[in-house]
Amino acid sequence: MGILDGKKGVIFGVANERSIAWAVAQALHKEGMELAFTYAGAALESRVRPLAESLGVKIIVPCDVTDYGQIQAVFETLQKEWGGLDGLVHSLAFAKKEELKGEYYNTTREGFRLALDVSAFSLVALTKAALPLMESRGGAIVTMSYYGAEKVISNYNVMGVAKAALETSVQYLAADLGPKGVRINTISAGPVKTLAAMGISGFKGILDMVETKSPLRRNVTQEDIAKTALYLLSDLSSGVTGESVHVDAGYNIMGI
Ligand code: NAD
Ligand code: IMJ
Repeated sequence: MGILDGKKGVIFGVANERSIAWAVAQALHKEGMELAFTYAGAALESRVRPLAESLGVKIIVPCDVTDYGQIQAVFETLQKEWGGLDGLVHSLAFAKKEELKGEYYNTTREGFRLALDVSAFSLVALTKAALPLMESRGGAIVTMSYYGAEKVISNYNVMGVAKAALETSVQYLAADLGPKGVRINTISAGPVKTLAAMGISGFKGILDMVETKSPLRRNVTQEDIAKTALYLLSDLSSGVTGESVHVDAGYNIMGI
């Protein structure tokens, strides 16, 4: 008996076994949710397919979120195969590497557009496409943010601005979706060593800082984040929407 028995959910953002989305998928599967996976491009299919298949996933479809046609195709497949949807996990972001260093004022117009498109607008587009499948049966959406939306973090630059847009989008979307019985929330996760953190200069220093200064005196794991995602996607959070839950060992509450 799981708390998500009979529920159906789609996961955006698995790249490999370190991905936050992969830990979320495992937690949802453990509680009985039937899952569909998407992957960002042909190059990722060979990594994502074995992970998905190990959870008995049958629907594994491509979805580059910058391509409206691919978004439409995902939800047409889900409508045809399932006829509805209970959960959506948005765990993806992208900015050009050159934009994630140096001064923020050097952000290019195209770099800004791409980062905001992939990392923030995609949530709006996926929500719109998912809504017809979700509204007749409740449902919940969760996305991943970072503290760089709230405070300046060196090198995070345009991603911080994209995360601010993502978090505020969650509030506006929550107001739209609430009357339709659908909830949407953000997890603001602490730093985790995933593909999205590879090659980020100063990342080790940030991990050390969290371990030293956070109330829990440790870093968070993908599993810590996944457990909060499970809560936000299940009936355990039935009264919660438009919220941002920090899963960061308490780091964000500290002043001096
Ligand atoms: P990850 O690299 O495993 O996941 C990022 C995902 O984004 C990948 O699966 C990638 O394929 C996907 N993606 C990139 N461009 C895409 C596109 N055009 N279309 C569809 N998908 C695309 O890294 P992660 O750390 O698991 O990141 C997941 C989320 O968590 C991101 O939103 C990230 O900003 C957020 N986050 C990460 C950390 C961290 O320290 N790792 C902390 C807080 C928040
Ligand atoms: C990313 C950049 C700079 C500082 C950073 C990060 N810190 C953390 C991250 C301190 C924790 C990871 N993070 C929260 C992200 O959202 C990462 C997003 C990201 C990472 C890359 C790396 C590879 C690339 N493009 C990217 N786009 C987005 O080419």
